[in-house]
Amino acid sequence: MVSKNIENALNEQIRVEAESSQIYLAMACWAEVKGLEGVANFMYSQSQEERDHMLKLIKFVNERGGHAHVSELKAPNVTFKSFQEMFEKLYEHEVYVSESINELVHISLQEKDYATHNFLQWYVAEQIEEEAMARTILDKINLIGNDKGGLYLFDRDIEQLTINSAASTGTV
Ligand code: OFO
Repeated sequence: MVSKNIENALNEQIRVEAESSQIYLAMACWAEVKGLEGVANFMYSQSQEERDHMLKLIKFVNERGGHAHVSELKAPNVTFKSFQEMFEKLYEHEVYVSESINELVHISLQEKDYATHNFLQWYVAEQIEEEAMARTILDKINLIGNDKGGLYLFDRDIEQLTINSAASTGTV
């Protein structure tokens, strides 16, 4: 059974994951209309992953005797000055999500809710990976800058990253 406090904190995280999914969906759309198909596919798959993170939380809250809430979401940015800016936002957002997960872990320890604490370890590990991936991509795009040829190759590379990460999470 989750306490009211934990239930509210988990519901807040459900909202964060749902917003993450929308943020990456908007990035996918922008990349698609700009003609970078590899980047668009990467963002569509990130968006799907965030939705899965949200669903995992929803199931947990409901199974533990709470009530998962589906709430109103903040509208995401739909345009960007450059791909560099877009990937900066992606990295910043992942850092924000990690902080939010850390806060949840902290609350679960305060409440001595070890079941929730154990459940959250999956998110802690996931955030380490996602932050590292976002950082690697950002480093690459910073090197490329506005070079069209570099961007073309980057688009091809990121497509491969999407396929590999989908294979490792078992979604293909
Ligand atoms: Fe990448 O954010 Fe979910 O957990």
